[in-house]
Amino acid sequence: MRESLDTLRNEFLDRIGDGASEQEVERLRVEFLGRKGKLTLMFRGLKEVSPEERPGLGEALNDLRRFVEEKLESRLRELRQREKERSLKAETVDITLPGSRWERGRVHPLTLVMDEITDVFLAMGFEIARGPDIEDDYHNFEALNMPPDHPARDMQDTLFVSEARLLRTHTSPVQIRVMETRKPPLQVIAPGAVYRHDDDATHSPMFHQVEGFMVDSQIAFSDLKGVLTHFLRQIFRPETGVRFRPSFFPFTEPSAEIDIQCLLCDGKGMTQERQACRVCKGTGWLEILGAGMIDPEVFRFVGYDPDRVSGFAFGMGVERIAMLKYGIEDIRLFFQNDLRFLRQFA
Ligand code: 2NM
Repeated sequence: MRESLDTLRNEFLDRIGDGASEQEVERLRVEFLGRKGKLTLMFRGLKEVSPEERPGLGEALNDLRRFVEEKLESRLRELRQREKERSLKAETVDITLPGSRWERGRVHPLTLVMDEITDVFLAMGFEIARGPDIEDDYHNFEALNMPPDHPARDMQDTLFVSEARLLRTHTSPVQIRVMETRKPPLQVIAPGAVYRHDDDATHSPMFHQVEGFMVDSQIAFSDLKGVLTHFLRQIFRPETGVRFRPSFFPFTEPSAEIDIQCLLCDGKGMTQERQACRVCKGTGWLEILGAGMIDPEVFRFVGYDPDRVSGFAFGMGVERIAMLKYGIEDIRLFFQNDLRFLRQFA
């Protein structure tokens, strides 16, 4: 029995080695000290030993058990200490390194231009109205004097979300909703996103408009000219040349398109090298606004008496104005969120 004690001690020392993991230590504890452990069995075997040998062997067995317990305990402490050192080392933070800076954000160029536009109209006493991006046929077309078979409906390629719902192709439905629910006098602008089936360097499927209107008794074309000329000279330059051309819209009569003198060539149509200006294509003019006197049919749709009220309305594309103002050649730059682009606008 004495020999088997030595064998067991050597086996234990062998097994615990110095690479044992916490799980291996636990397994060894069970294997040697557990209910059916090797040492436990030997304690039971003491019964069979002669009374003369029993005290000596018992003491030797106790020594071995204490030895095994202490060895298991010290190995566990060692493993835990090693793990603690490892994780402390891995989690070390060098507090002398500089922190990462939070970059200051900027206002998006479209928001910048949108705010400039709305500020000019707010200063003239206009208010801001908003409406749903998803519209019905009635507010987007019908009430704007565009019946189902009207050719003007092809001019804007509409994006439908269902049989009865579409993405507004302009913000005019907002103005219809304002007139439906309120009475003149009204001076309102409707800024917002609009949607068309269009996608190239100068057309985006989603873009922004600011439309507006003024309705009261006795509003005349001269009011349209005065308000919109003032607007353009505030947005561009105080001395900017402005030109009104006859045009057509289903919802206004008469209608006009409004140009400003080219920002690049100053209206000359030529560069200094006598080349046709690339911005205005040599015409000297840039189209900025559509406008007109609101058609009597539109007034009938919203329940106004066209014999008692009159008004003008107008609309513009925000991206187009921003592109002209900042010399941006591709509309898609506004929506790619490339910081190299966005950072240029203070
Ligand atoms: C334009 C051009 C001309 C317009 C008309 C209306 C409404 F609802 F009052 F009839 N809102 N916007 C209008 C008129 C829009 O955009 C080029």
